[in-house]
Amino acid sequence: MNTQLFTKAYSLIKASNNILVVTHDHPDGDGLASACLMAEVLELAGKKYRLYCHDQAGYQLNFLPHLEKFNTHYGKFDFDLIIALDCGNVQRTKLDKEILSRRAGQRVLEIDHHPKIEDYADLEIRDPGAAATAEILYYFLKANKIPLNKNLANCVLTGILTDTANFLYPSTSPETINIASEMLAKGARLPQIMENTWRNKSIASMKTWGKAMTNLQINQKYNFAFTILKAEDTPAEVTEEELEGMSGFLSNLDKVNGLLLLRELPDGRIKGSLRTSKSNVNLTQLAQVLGGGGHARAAGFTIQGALKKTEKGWKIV
Ligand SMILES: [Mn+2]
Repeated sequence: MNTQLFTKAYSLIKASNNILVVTHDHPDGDGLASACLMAEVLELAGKKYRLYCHDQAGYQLNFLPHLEKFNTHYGKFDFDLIIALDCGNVQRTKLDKEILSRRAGQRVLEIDHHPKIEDYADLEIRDPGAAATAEILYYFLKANKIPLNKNLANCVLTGILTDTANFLYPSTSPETINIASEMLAKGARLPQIMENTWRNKSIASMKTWGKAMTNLQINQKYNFAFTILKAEDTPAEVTEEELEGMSGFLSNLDKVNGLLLLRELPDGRIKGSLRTSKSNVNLTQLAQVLGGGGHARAAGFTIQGALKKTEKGWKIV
């Protein structure tokens, strides 16, 4: 990637005094790790900042550096820079009002690896070929000669491992593996990352995974697998983090073009996750038609409704 963009981004950061760092709602490992990495950069640069996410981060607080500083509101913090990380589109920041009607003097820096949807930032760094936003941030660190400490290494590796489902997804490139290897050499703690992101399943969440597998069916017409989870299949104590990677795991199913997982959320909406391992299938457009977005091989959407079983199969009502 163009190193000039990275040095420009760092200049913008250094020229700002009050920085609001945001990642997307229902945060995942890459979003949180990217924001924690930026927090570490801002600490090292001696900047005042806040970490904001619309939804609570569910990981154990000692897992990523600065994770305990996340807040679901930013109070009266008078920011002059918003850094949006891994957000996909401006709505997912849940700061769209603040961003779209920002005052003169308030800037927005966006760093993301989702396909481009709209222009909203003063400076945008986007690489849809990157396996994770944390992977782009690795190049940001390198370009600006910020020495990789253990905290930074842990964040980069966490973002890469969670967004590739431990190198399972085709977004994994030779560079991805090289970076991961360098992070281990710099002191990233692989066992601790695995404990927190993968070996973190309660028995209740395992049973939810089991339900999703039990309900698997194949649509013969499109050779597309699908499965559903009713709201009652996900007990309240099961966290989003425990369900992370489920659709990726289900897409290990052999000989299908892809997989759709529909999950009823407690608030009356349905979350759809689309996955494929086929290089000739592009799921981004399908997700966009349904109001969502994402990558070619992993995309998603959220719609209003409930799942109802009919004689012909499952229906959204
Ligand atoms: Mn990501």
